[in-house]
Amino acid sequence: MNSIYKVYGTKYDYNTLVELINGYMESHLKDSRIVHTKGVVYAALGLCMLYGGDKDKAKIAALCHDIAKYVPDEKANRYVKRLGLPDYYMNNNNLVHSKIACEIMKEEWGITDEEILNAVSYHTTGRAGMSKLEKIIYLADASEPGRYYPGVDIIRADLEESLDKGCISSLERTIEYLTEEGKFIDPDTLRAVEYLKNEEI
Ligand code: DGI
Ligand code: FE
Ligand code: FE
Repeated sequence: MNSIYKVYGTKYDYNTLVELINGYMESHLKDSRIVHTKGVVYAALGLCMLYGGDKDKAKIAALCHDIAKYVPDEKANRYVKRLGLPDYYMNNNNLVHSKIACEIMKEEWGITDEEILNAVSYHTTGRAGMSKLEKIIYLADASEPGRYYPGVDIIRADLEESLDKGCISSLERTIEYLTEEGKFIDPDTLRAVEYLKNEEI
């Protein structure tokens, strides 16, 4: 998009918004996280082409998805309290960075678009009844070209068959991994897979 019009509730046009987010990333993220983010933009745009998603929204969501990745626990915990989030988000920025990113998007740029905010908010866990954009960002994060972990190739193959197949594959792998590690599983992750499997029947 190349326009003079303000977008997504902000006082900025699209190109200015992208520049501002890039600037924020430069000062708040490590280089490796910026490389990952670029990979997520690339993967998300590819999924939009394959499945007919909104590329402009996908790019903003992808750029913003990990902007809160390095918020220290003390500050993250203040967000947890202020937002009234469940206790399992305390001292767990692995989970809560997605929620904090939405707050930063609102505070810094005035983004109000619910589709974009939800895609960022659920990029780590997924949830029951995900929108197309939520699935695209969830899968782009899990499968961008720089991601290497056991099973990533299965997820890449599955997401080419359908968004739902890709999501089930990635959610199940996460549940398996977290179970093996003895880690807490976010109820949204469990509900997301249950919902998609019931829909499949
Ligand atoms: O931020 P990224 O590293 O790009 O990826 P992410 O936001 O998908 O996941 C961040 C971390 O959170 C990753 O190490 C896996 C972990 N995670 C995902 N779902 C859950 C989870 N951790 C817990 N404890 N519970 C979950 O349900
Ligand atoms: Fe993340
Ligand atoms: Fe990420």
